Amino acid sequence: MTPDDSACNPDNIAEIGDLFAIEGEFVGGREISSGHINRTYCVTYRKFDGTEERYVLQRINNKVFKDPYAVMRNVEKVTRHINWKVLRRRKGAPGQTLNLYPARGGRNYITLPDGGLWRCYNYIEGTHTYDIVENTRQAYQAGYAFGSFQELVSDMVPSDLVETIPDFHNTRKRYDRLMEVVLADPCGRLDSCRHEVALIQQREDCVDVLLDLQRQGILPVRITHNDTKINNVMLDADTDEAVCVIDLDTVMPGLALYDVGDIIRTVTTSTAEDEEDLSKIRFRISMFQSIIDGYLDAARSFLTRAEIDYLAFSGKLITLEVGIRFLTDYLEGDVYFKTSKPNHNLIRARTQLQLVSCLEAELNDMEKFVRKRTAIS
Ligand code: GN1
Ligand code: MG
Repeated sequence: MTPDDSACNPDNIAEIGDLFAIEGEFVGGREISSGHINRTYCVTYRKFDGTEERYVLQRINNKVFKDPYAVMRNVEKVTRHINWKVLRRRKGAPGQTLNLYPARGGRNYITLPDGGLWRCYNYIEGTHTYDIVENTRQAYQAGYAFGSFQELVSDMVPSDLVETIPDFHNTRKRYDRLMEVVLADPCGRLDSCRHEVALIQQREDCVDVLLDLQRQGILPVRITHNDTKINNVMLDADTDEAVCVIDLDTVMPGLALYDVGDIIRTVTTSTAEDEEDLSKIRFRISMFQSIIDGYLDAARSFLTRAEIDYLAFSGKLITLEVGIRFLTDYLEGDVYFKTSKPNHNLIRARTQLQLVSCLEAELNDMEKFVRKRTAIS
């Protein structure tokens, strides 16, 4: 089940691959199903010298990204900038970065007759991703990877990038939208989630905290990733060191804290995002501590004191935000996130809300840890 099922299936994936400047013959392809938005395939080509190379073909979900051409312009700028910066820094060592392949027609994407927009990236070899982090070393690397990413894009010109999804992390607007959908109840699902709506309403005061600080000029707007879930970090398959971050469709101006919040949401939890047994959901403070250590090691040079003061809170806020978004989509009839079972969005929302209450219980200890790590000596 997916809200974006129109005309893309593995049968024609070879034809799509052949529209890009890829050397050799198509060998095979498989879908990568971990993302909730785009359709993604890993394809293998045999080059003329007999060796094989892998690529990622992706169809941009144009219901979610209303202007997919703007997404492509952003991604092109960001990948080129990162490529340049990594090459300059490593002085020739071939660091792996995400890069777009040219397509027929002179662009870096193709548009199919059904309106689908496809692009092709290099596959980041020798790496893997996690949905649930296993140890604090991986948690450190996740924090470090996104802190480094923020540093890498820090010298891009913010006005060069389009806001690909306006108000993406505007937590007030996300909250208000949920309340509108609750009132309208377009699919008659409200009775099955009144408890979850109430849990969110009890936390309404959180949604304005960072927005108010931004309005007052206390929190700076930076270029940020905006989709920092753990499976968007590629870690070295042998050493678990961060190699690069992927999923650049929402790289745009935002608050650094939104990135940190989503790392905290996806790394500190002990279960999958859609765990149905709420008693299994635990917040792991050791993971939080390692995220903060990794993130600060990469980002301390540019963070302001106000940003540091809200690091712990950002985890609770973004977990609440994602819970709000899943519940909104459930009430609207599953039109945004891909789902693979009945009530999937409701299940995901419940998991997020359980994690919010775990985060609340530990907020003091989390803040204490951040203060200790950042005390001015
Ligand atoms: C979506 O595509 P994916 O799975 O990386 C979503 C994120 C949510 C996430 C929840 C463009 O990310 O904002 O946090 O699902 N991306 C978009 O798992 O809405
Ligand atoms: Mg994404």
